[in-house]
Amino acid sequence: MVFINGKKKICILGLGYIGLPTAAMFATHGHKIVGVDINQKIVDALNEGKITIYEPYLDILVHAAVTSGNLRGSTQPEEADAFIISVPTPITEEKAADMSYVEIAAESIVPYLRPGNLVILESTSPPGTVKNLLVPILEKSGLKIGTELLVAHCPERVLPGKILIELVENPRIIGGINQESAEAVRDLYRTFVKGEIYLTDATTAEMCKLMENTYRDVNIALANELALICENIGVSAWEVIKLANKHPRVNIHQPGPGVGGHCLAVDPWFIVEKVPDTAKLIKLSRIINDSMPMHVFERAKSILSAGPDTREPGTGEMAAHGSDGKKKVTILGITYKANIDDTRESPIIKLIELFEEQTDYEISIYDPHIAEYRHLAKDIYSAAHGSSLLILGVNHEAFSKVDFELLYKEMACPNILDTRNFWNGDMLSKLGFKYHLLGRG
Ligand code: SAJ
Repeated sequence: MVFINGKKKICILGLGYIGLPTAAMFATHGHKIVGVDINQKIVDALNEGKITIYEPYLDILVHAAVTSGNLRGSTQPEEADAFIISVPTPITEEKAADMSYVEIAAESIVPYLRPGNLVILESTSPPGTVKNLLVPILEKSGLKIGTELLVAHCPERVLPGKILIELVENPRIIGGINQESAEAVRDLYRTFVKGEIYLTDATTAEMCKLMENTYRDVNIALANELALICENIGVSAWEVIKLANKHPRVNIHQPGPGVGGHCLAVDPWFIVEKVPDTAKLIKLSRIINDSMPMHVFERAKSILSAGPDTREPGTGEMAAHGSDGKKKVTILGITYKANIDDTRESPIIKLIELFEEQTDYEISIYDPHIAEYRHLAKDIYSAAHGSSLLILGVNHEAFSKVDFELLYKEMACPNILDTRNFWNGDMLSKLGFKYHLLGRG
């Protein structure tokens, strides 16, 4: 028996940033979805039509899906037509893929597998995972893989912040363990995917997914290296990039305080792990991007040691040291990129930890997308009160509407270090700030 078209019951394992939107999307297109997660709180929230993460419009879609009766949560898998595994694949301290969640999820569905079922791995995985890890587990069902049980890798490609649009519009790659598997998965995803769907084998699909994020990581490393070079030779990397990108075949990426998120900062290591002696550029790029928080920290230290302890005469006085003699540093934005609530692998968290390791600094933080974190202030101005340096870590839209005159009054020393080229340096300098820009010497 093979997988046939029509409305299906689908069991989706892992209700995170990918599993939950995918579940809601299938459910609002008529399929019956059981969303499975080991976290009871996520399951309970889902059954009330609520979500525990932020992604634009996801709350509305999930609420609609649950209210329609097509989506419900459970901590246990059950019999279904298709199973989608979208659990995390974290990285270990040794920079190796931790595949334990995929293994546990795959083992958990074995008792429920029936002839004609489809098993899809969405989680980003090292090359060879479907063939060498997933298939051997699924074989325990006693079903013949490729005929009775169809298996494929269908990597997600959506950009956090634009997940719902990209789930529908992005082209997708589906890698089957055979052609029949790939075609069955294509037919299922076609229910809501409007982008082109390309079929290939499972290991090629795994490698494609990893290379997409590696391509971006390597290009960002090049931009970050350029930023360090420009700081050295006294020009602006931002100006160099803007002008160089006028060339029709050049697209230099943006430098910044480092690369975060669960994708770019992790996936290249899955390639390095497999072929450490060959993946030299990929590894070096990871090292360069991981070094950026330390670079920002060093620049911050040198700004703090060079600057005066109080403002220029006549512009107001405020103690630049707390009663304990510590200099206050304010950090705006702690998520791994703009306009999201995700702090996974955030370079700004690493920057905060570098400050915390020293006894000379007091840290204050503000991020409109984060409700709880240590040193968190209630707004920009209270975060900046008495501060000797403000570091703009994330270019959240909310930071485009700052009352800079008030900010100036709150700060003990009006030093700004912009790591994203987000603010207008000329305007800030006119207001009396000392504006420092990452990537400009
Ligand atoms: N960043 C830079 N400079 C840039 C672009 C990004 O420093 O020019 C930094 C960001 O600030 C952030 C990190 O890189 O810290 C990653 O951000 P991102 O927007 O590049 O990507 P992610 O991790 O949010 O999502 C990526 C996407 N992959 C690609 O664009 C190739 C997305 O399509 C994938 O689905 C996602 O990874 C994933 O889940 O793998």
